[in-house]
Amino acid sequence: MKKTGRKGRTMIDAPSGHFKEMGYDKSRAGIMAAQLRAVKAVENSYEEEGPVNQKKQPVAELMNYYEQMLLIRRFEERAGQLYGMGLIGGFCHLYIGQEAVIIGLQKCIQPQDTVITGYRDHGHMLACGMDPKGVMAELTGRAAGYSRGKGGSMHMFSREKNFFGGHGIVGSQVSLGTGMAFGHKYKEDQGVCLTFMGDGGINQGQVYESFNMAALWKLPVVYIVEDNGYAMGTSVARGSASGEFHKRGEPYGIPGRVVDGMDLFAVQEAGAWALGHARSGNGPALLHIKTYRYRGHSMSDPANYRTKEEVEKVRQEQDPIETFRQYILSQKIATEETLKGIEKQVRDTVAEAAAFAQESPEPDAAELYTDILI
Ligand SMILES: Cc1ncc(C[n+]2csc(CCOP(=O)(O)OP(=O)(O)O)c2C)c(N)n1
Ligand SMILES: [Mg+2]
Repeated sequence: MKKTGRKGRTMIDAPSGHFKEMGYDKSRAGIMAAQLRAVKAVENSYEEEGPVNQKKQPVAELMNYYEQMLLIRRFEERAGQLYGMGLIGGFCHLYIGQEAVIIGLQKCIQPQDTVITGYRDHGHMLACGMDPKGVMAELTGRAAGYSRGKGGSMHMFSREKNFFGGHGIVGSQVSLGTGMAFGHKYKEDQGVCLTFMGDGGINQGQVYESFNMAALWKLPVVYIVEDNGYAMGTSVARGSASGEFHKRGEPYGIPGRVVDGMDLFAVQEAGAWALGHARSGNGPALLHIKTYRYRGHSMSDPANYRTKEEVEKVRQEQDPIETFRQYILSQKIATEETLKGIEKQVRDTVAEAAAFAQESPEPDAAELYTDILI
């Protein structure tokens, strides 16, 4: 379906001239137009052929997803260690267990798309292409960090990678993401804003004000509920009148789907549908992605509200990385040796990031007086 934009241009098949007009240089504009066509092909194939065809994906692409999920896992484990050593201060919320959510959505994310999330944000940053060194340096409060060592775990941004944080106030990013989607529509840049929240965040009032405006103005936004089962120590059953979060947009006419967030392919399929819906000018879509966090809410949470057996069962039976690894091996997509090579590469990247973060200097004392907004 084609929609006509504000200046009579089609909103879907933007040629490179469209991106040039937006200020991208000639070669970048050409790449972006080609990428958009590829993403549209995936999004359209959902309508024409049904689910994303796993076998059609190039091996290099599948290897890349494995590498990226593993990078998040190992990075987070290392961050946990550095926290334990007293090298990371303040809050630190790890993403371990949820890797397939952000990496599953990668397939349909375009360079002009924007991403915004809450404080459980390290995975989203790495997936956006932010440098692990810069992220780790920010965690350890160093000058080379993304917020010059003054933001820490919850407050990192990259304008270059279109990552807009990193927000500590539960639900606040949903209104901001809706505003960013308004920006995409206004600028006609073919972008979609991926707005993430948790199973606790979805219960905030401002989420529904945002849903109303997004539906009313048909904004290109995909709302993603990362349901990891708990909001701090409160389970979904104890904190939500209804756990059917995909239905929360129904009064506003926002379509929603439930997704197995431990299955990369299921997330890809849902992402193709949701981003295709939003990118084609149909307004917002809602994904309720069921996942699990292995660690406590933050580093200071011993997680006494659940049993060790519960966590172990998910690890054994549903781990998103191990499931994907087994798929790759059972389908003979790659050998054990190839995967081990990727695992080594990821370990090296994380070791380099950790060393960089520990060796980098702390910010100058004069930085205390910069970036202050009154
Ligand atoms: C407006 C607001 N209320 C309460 C808090 C305290 N708080 C921090 S995290 C959190 C739980 C949110 O859980 P969820 O949305 O499920 O995200 P998760 O931590 O599971 O990723 C709460 C209540 C807050 N930061 N902001
Ligand atoms: Mg949660």
